[in-house]
Amino acid sequence: MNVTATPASAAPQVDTHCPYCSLQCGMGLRPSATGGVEVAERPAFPVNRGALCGKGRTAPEVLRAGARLTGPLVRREPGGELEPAGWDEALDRVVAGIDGTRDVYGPDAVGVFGGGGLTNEKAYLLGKFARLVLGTSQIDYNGRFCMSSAAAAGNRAFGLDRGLPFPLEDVARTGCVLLVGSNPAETMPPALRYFTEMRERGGRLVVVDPRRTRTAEQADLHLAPRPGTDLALALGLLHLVIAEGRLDEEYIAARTTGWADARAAAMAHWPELVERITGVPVPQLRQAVAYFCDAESAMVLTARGPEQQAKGTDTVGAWINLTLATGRAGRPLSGYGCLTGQGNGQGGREHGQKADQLPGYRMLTDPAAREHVARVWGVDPDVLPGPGRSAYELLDALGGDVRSLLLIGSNPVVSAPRAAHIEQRIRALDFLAVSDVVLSETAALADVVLPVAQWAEETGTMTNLEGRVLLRRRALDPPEGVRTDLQVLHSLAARWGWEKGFPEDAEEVFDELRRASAGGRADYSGITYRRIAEEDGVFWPCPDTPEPSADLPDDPSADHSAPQHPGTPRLFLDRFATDDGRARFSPAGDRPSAEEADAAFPLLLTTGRVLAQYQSGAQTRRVPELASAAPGPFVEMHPRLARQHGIGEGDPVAVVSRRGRAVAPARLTTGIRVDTVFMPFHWAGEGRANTLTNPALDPVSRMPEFKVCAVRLERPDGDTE
Ligand SMILES: Nc1nc2c(c(=O)[nH]1)N[C@H]1C(S)=C(S)[C@@H](COP(=O)(O)OP(=O)(O)OC[C@H]3O[C@@H](n4cnc5c(=O)[nH]c(N)nc54)[C@H](O)[C@@H]3O)O[C@H]1N2
Ligand SMILES: Nc1nc2c(c(=O)[nH]1)N[C@H]1C(S)=C(S)[C@@H](COP(=O)(O)OP(=O)(O)OC[C@H]3O[C@@H](n4cnc5c(=O)[nH]c(N)nc54)[C@H](O)[C@@H]3O)O[C@H]1N2
Ligand code: SF4
Ligand SMILES: [Mo]
Repeated sequence: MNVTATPASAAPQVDTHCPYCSLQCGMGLRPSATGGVEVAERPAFPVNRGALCGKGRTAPEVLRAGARLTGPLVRREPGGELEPAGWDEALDRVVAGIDGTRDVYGPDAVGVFGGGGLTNEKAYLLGKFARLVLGTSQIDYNGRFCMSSAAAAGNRAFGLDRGLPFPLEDVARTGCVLLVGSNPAETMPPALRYFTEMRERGGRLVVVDPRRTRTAEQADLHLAPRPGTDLALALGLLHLVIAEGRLDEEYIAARTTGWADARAAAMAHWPELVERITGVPVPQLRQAVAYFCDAESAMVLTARGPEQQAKGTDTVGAWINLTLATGRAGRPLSGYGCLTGQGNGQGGREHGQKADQLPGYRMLTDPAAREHVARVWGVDPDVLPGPGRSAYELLDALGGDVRSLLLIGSNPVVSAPRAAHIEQRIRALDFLAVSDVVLSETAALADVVLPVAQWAEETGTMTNLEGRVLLRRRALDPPEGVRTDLQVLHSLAARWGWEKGFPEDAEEVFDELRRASAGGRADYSGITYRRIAEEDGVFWPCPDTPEPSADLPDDPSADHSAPQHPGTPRLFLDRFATDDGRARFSPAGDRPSAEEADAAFPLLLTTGRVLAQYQSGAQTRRVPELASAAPGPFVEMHPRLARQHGIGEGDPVAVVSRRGRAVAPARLTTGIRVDTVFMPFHWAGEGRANTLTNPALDPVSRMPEFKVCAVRLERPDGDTE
């Protein structure tokens, strides 16, 4: 997979995108000497300009027969082994399993769990399949664990949730970025270039992270708060903005509402109090405010650090407040953005696989939305079920109210909080069907495993973190025994009598998605496969209407042939997407995390990612180069903490929380707070970080508190240190 060693080949290169994160780096695929494909650079694609991280570069490894599933598997006896089967038997078993549940317990006893890595077409069709074919309200997806708090806060503040309201290229030209709980050096390496460029132009980078990450090492200022204290930190910075007379009063009056309450919340968080809560010294708070306010333009960007908290929505709201009070949001090269995570983290939350949503980012409780989507689907609005449970609540209900599950594109045995409990719930199901490309830890528990085609073998659209809709193209045929997710949904729907409405062809699905999204918040109706190909992606909203024209209607020189809406790279410059066009301040004050350190569990655990592994590791653990770069879990801790416990580098250490116990080798670094330990969550088994995490949910977004829980260290043999 060595890019530079790629032989010049006469075979055409297929332009497509990486299967993994939300940067959706452009890459080329061309036939390799061994009969597969190899990755080639695609320097003309603007987001990554040819650069790829090791995961993208090695992605074709998962296409190998040895790494992936090549035919359906079924468990013929309860408690028996998974055995190879034909597609007809596998699909018939899915229908029988789900019908068995529906007949006895009703449609809401059937659950569907989707993924933010699925294409727009799959996400759209999965939502339609759940609501029409299965008739269940019980559908949600792993994006709930990802950016849901930022989405909720964005909707509340701006009336719209698009991760970045501007293209990444704007980051390179802004004057200051506050990067909160985000580690792009490991999670989106090609994007780091934009931050570096910004600094080369004289801009300032402030990183907020309890760890001195590779990203923090590049910062002008690194604030290292105690995990779970970002809300207090943001309030404290706003307090200083007020105290130092750095408000943009004119902007507040003209473009916002709710300032009085936000101001009161900030005033209650004076610097010394915030230092006490967060552990960030007052002079550092002042320095951050100075960098942010002195710059002509400035941004706050958040990722999972502040978002994956039981107060994530209010926390992001408080960071948005900072951009509003200083007149940054909806101004050129400025504003608030969330760095969405999964490949289609953005599109995956817009087209109806979320518990409360219909396509086009419409709400399931809105009668007009139901009416519109029902018309596109050719059904009566009354047949559409209401909202269902959120992801964790759905998983927690398995084996109870929800007895059968169809799971597509997630591996919750590794990635869900309180994972031992969730694994137990999954085992308690009457029936589980999993569609996946590999035999993940969750697929291994299924009654039926449906092997599906991968990114390079199928066509479909993805919406990256900028809201740019991109086209993934098929570069090679899938192996004989696998089918695409769209084919699977098509065949299942047909077995339940839905001969129409579930096309196998992605472009046909996309054309219906365009109509279903028309007039919604995330309007894709003006986007076509052809336009995406010609324009390097199209930013939504892109209605199917002519470009808004400033020409006077009676101006004879006006060009009324302007054929199409150009898409919307930059949002909110004139008005926000709220009814009155104004942004809304969040009134929230600070509150503690769901679990604070105490005598029994005196340390805080936070969790996250490493460069060479992706998510639950289902794909990347199967790539030899990545597996040797990041072979297993570890517990990152400060040498001083290690010394207190008599732990040396590499010693196995048990981390214990109220949910369970995980064991992994210690990794010592002075780059982490002394009161905090960090574990990556990419592995199953005894080093599984999610055995420990707290499923306390944010009241609005229903996001679990992955980023902070109370733990203690023990010897792996069970003795307390
Ligand atoms: N290599 C790799 N890249 C990925 C992924 C992957 O699995 N591996 N996954 C993709 C996906 S789906 C996502 S969501 C993104 C996630 O991308 P990021 O959000 O960048 O990744 P994380 O490592 O989860 O968290 C970022 C940082 O938050 C810090 N943090 C922990 N607790 C707190 C806190 O309380 N406050 C603050 N301010 N910071 C805190 C952690 O120390 C960590 O450095 O990455 C995407 N890219
Ligand atoms: N402790 C802790 N836990 C976390 C997080 C954290 O920061 N800390 N982060 C959370 C976040 S942000 C996320 S996004 C989740 C992600 O966690 P998961 O939802 O488990 O994500 P993946 O590991 O990407 O799982 C995707 C599965 O779908 C398969 N797959 C890939 N493409 C396709 C496809 O096109 N079709 C089908 N049918 N299958 C496909 C893959 O092989 C894999 O098995 O983890 C969450 N869990
Ligand atoms: S940064 Fe993300 S999209 Fe780009 S190559 Fe790496 S994993 Fe793929
Ligand atoms: Mo994510």
